[in-house]
Amino acid sequence: MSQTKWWKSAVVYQIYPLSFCDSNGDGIGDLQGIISKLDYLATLGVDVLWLSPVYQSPMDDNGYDISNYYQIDPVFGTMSDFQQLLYEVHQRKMKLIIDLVVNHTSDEHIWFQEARQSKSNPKRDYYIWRDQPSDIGSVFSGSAWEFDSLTNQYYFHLFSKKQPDLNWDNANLRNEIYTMINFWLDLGIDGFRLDVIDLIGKDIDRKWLCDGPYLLERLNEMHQSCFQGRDVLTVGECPCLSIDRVKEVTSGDDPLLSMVFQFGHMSLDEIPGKGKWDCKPLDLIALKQYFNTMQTQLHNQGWNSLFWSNHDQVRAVSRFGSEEWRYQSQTMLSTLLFGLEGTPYIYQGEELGMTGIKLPQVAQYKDIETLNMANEKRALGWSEEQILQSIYKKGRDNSRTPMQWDDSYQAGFTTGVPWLLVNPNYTTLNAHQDRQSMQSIYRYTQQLIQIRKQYFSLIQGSFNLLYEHDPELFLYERECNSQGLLIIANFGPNVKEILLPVYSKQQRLIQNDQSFAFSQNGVLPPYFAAIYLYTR
Ligand code: TEU
Ligand code: CA
Repeated sequence: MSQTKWWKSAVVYQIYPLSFCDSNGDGIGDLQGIISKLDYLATLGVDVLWLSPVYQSPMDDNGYDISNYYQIDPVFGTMSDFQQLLYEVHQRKMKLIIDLVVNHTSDEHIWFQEARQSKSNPKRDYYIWRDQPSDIGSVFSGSAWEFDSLTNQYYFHLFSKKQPDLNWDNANLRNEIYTMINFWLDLGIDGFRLDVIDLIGKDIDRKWLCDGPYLLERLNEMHQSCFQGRDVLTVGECPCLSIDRVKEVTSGDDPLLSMVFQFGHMSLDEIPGKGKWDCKPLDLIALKQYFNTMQTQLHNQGWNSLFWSNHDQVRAVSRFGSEEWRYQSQTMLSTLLFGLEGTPYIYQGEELGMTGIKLPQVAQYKDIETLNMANEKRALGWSEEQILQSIYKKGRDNSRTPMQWDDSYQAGFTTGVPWLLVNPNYTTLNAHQDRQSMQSIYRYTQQLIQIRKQYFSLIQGSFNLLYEHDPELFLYERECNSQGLLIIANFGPNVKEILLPVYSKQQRLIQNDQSFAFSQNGVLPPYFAAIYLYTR
């Protein structure tokens, strides 16, 4: 095995700054708020913090529409707040990575403001213009083309019309991006999460968007211009790379990207071909197959990220577990994830088992994707009730509600009016209460993180799936140099009888229900999870 990189044994915590902690009562989370909670994060034991975008932005897509890459948006604070945050993170021996959004900018970015002025403007070619639109659709509903009457051409936007796509064919544009990336690296940050980075290789005329023909050459150029020789973590959000491509991008001693986010497990509850809003129940066997493929194929040949949730996905416990069995099912999910090969990510609030939200009216939601979807479905004749049901299942605001710190006013998130409603369950579900409780998800997560650091088999061990065809059990072994670990999960509310493997010795490392004792004829409680160290 090649020299182990620090980010392979790291645990990352994702902060969604708008909803983490508000320091000045304007209802919006900010950098000083984050600074005030760093001890909470350091005590949890995470190594890296990833911040969703805090750049200057009109917030059409909550900061993923950047109007100035060199400025912090005033709602979050100032550049000196950012530098203070970086310093304080490093003081606590943690690292800080930030979001890099370079598939598109905001339409309020100066480049686009200039580009739209005339066809001969020097910035015109930084974006993608055509006389006629094609039939490519936007991820956020409708066409990906928007007519601009100033010059009588259409510009291309895969996301909202306030997020025009950058033209990566243009060498000047690419160089401006690399200069910007180096500016932040020189400031001392520890890496980037690269938003929809696989889209920069696209060829829209051939309608080849994902994993496009130019991806490798562009990642190569970016790597040479920015990352090479720097010991940073780069994680590419790549919704649709093939496994072979993941290997090409993430293997070797100096990979193009440290790791990627893959989304195969995020679409298993969608009806194939119908998009994210038409759902079906999760098939555990398919989920296991997905992980099995990833784990065995990438072993020694690439590196993946591990996650159940993020700011685009609904809350893990509400989606894959059960709100009634919150402690059990959240700890079960975390145990499964931390047992796998790859770098685990915790999305803010997951360490408390925070849940999704069900608001009574569509208008109470804020996310542009959700609101556009609602308009589109109304036009197709869906009832408000049907639309709400889809939002409850898949809407991105489910995971964007404010962090629940305690049971005081607005869950301790703000002293003002929060930009998005606080989940009413904050009175009993909050960080303060969780840590007082005998069944603390935060403490369980702390323990998992420590186990992760202690047992190298979790980082580099082989993967052996057991009970492949059982629809409720998820068990696997990880093994390296005769250090064996058995990860056990009962992925459902039923008590399960099970024949456990026979080892010469086994020792419990962690378990979410103390009533269970290891024996060959085991009975697993609902949503049971455990990790055992064994000797064959
Ligand atoms: O998301 C990219 C992405 O793959 C989207 O399709 C995402 O899954 C979306 O939620 C569809 O349901 C990234 C960011 O994470 C997201 O917040 C941004 O809105 C998007 O890029 C555009 O920057
Ligand atoms: Ca604020």
